[in-house]
Amino acid sequence: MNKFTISPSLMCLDWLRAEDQIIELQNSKLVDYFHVDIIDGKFAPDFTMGSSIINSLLKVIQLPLDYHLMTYEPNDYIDSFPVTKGSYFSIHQESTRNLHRDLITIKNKGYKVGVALSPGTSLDTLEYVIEDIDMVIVMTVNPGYLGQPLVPQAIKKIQKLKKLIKDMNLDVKVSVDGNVNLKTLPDMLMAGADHAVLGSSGLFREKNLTEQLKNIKKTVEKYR
Ligand code: S6P
Ligand code: MG
Repeated sequence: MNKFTISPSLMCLDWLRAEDQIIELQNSKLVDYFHVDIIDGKFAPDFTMGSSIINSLLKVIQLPLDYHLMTYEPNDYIDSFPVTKGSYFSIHQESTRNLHRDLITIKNKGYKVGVALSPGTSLDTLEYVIEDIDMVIVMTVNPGYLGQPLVPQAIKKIQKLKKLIKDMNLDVKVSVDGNVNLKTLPDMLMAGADHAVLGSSGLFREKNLTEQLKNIKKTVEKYR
């Protein structure tokens, strides 16, 4: 079984304590990536961070990044963001006119490449790209705001995706993003998730981030 990986979502940081929180998460040695949501206010509501904020955060971040572009024509922005070693760059199937072309461009920039699917998007859309990618982000909420409720059908989707990956004998990670917490994680793990984005409900709402990560790890060991 591949390693289960954890990716705290930077948009859920307490921005007034951002540096302290990033350092605490890294020192815990319980996280593997930092998830970076980029939103254009059109493909998904709200705005998150641009390159100046990300470059500032990179002064303390030592782990690879896990970019999640929620913008139309995401490759228009690819050169705005720093490529750090081992990082993922994921784009939405629904956001681009030519998914395959964009995935290859991303790969050629030196990223590991991912496709994100909104809750209403079928797995069939992966048929002709799945062999070219490293990760699928199954959105378990609609793209945009933090703190939304789980879309329950997403659990079936994780299961079906995992089976597809196994049947095709591929090395593609299944990431879950949205309302991932101690209550929802067991079903996601049993369905086949192997990378979790932790946001407000699963991590940043808690006082003690390290303790919460230990609880998440215990849940992973129990249900995976
Ligand atoms: C949502 C975004 C996510 C969130 C995170 C929120 O569009 O892609 O990465 O930051 O999932 O987590 P929570 O627990 O507040 O739903
Ligand atoms: Mg995200």
